[in-house]
Amino acid sequence: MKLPDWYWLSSAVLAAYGFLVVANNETEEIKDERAKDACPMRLESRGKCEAGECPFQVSLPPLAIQLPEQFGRIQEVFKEVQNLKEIVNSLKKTCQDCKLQADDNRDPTPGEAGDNRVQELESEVNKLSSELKSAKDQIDVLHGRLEKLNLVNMNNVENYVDSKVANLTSVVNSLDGKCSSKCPSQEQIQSPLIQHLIHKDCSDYYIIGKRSSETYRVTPDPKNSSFEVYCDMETMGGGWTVLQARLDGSTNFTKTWQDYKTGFGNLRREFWLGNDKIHLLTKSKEMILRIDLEDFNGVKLYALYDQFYVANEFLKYRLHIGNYNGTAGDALRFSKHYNHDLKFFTTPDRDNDRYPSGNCGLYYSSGWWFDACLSANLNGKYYHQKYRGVRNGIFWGTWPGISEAQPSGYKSSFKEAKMMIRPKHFKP
Ligand SMILES: *[C@@H]1O[C@H](CO)[C@@H](O)[C@H](O)[C@H]1NC(C)=O
Ligand SMILES: *[C@@H]1O[C@H](CO)[C@@H](O)[C@H](O)[C@H]1NC(C)=O
Ligand SMILES: *[C@@H]1O[C@H](CO)[C@@H](O)[C@H](O)[C@H]1NC(C)=O
Ligand SMILES: *[C@@H]1O[C@H](CO)[C@@H](O)[C@H](O)[C@H]1NC(C)=O
Ligand SMILES: *[C@@H]1O[C@H](CO)[C@@H](O)[C@H](O)[C@H]1NC(C)=O
Ligand SMILES: [Ca+2]
Repeated sequence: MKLPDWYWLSSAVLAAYGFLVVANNETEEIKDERAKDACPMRLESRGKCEAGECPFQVSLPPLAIQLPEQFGRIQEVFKEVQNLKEIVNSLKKTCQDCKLQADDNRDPTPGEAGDNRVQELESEVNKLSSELKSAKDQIDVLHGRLEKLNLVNMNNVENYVDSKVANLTSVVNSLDGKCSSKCPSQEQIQSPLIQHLIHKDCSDYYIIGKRSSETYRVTPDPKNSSFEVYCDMETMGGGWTVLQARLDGSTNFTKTWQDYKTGFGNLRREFWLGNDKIHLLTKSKEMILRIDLEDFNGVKLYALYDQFYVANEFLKYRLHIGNYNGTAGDALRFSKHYNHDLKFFTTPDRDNDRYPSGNCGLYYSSGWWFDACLSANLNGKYYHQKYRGVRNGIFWGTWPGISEAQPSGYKSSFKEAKMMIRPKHFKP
């Protein structure tokens, strides 16, 4: 059975009320609506409900009015950041002028310690502004999501940006103090700031010349921990961070929410990298997704999605995919009724799917962004050959011939599957 579309819409709208009440206490009307019983009566009392169609008439206009205010605020913050950057630049200029002046006066050159300090502060400012850019990208993504489902807590985003701005301001102030008391040498000012100290993903290792496919340590978010990933430096130019791999059935993929959250398996063989890590990797840069599949006849096909983002645990690791290109077919967005885009993550012990009377993850022995239930499931069981019964193997619904009836109800399985990501604007 499939959930009617209105059920999805109305629950989204109910969730959105929660956000609005937090975001703005002027919304008395909405608060009252929320206090009453869900939908039909409420809509009827506003004279907008007709028979069974009421849920389609949930009135969204208050959202359209609220959101620009929130985002206007964010715009201001970014202007502030821009100003801070300009101050930093003018401070650098001041320092240079100061150095020239010092040369004229034939003052002794300043000591090493002072120079290093300024350099350190400069790279700190650099780091913070790149973190702010990350925050902005994150907000852009959130903005896009808000238009689809108003679930996000803007207060958190605002606090995050505010605290970053506060930190940047304090660094700028201390830089100011350093600059007016000590003049760093010209050379050190002009030396390029260390840009790639932090490797956010495999493409950063590619950029510094690493060409062998193996494990590397990445730090997608400087605020969070770094971790090992496997890098594919060969496919389509390389620079890919591998999220998932299947090749021999050595790892069991029937796992819990907690297992999928932290990741499991062996990075050099079969594994799931982990939803928290996938979130971190996809939140700060625009990523594309590549899926490679091989069946037991040696047929190899691929699917490319020009956007890939996985939300955080609070948002149940919701999947966002962009346009499809490739040879394996768009099984993630198979049809109106089987579409994994924008679906929450479900595991056998955590039902976030759209199938009302059961858990797709339990039924199909997998953790995945189930709809009700699936047209693709790359975390299904590993079968070494054709199998019968529930279609709980690795599955890609657009694979040539996969849906044709087979003698005695046999289902085909896959020999290899791989999911990997790379920044959208990366050029190998
Ligand atoms: C929101 O509520 C607080 C405290 O109740 C009040 O000080 C503030 O003015 C209110 N804001 C708006 C926009 O009404
Ligand atoms: C600024 O950054 C430091 C660590 O770099 C952190 O301890 C502190 O809490 C931050 N302050 C704010 C306001 O975010
Ligand atoms: C995989 O793990 C699940 C859950 O622990 C277990 O029920 C199942 O038997 C395991 N499968 C294999 C092939 O070991
Ligand atoms: C990142 O930090 C959050 C909160 O501090 C934590 O819940 C999450 O597990 C961290 N992710 C990784 C990959 O360490
Ligand atoms: C799909 O990828 C191929 C090869 O990279 C490219 O030539 C083609 O333009 C792409 N098509 C779309 C619709 O992006
Ligand atoms: Ca369910």
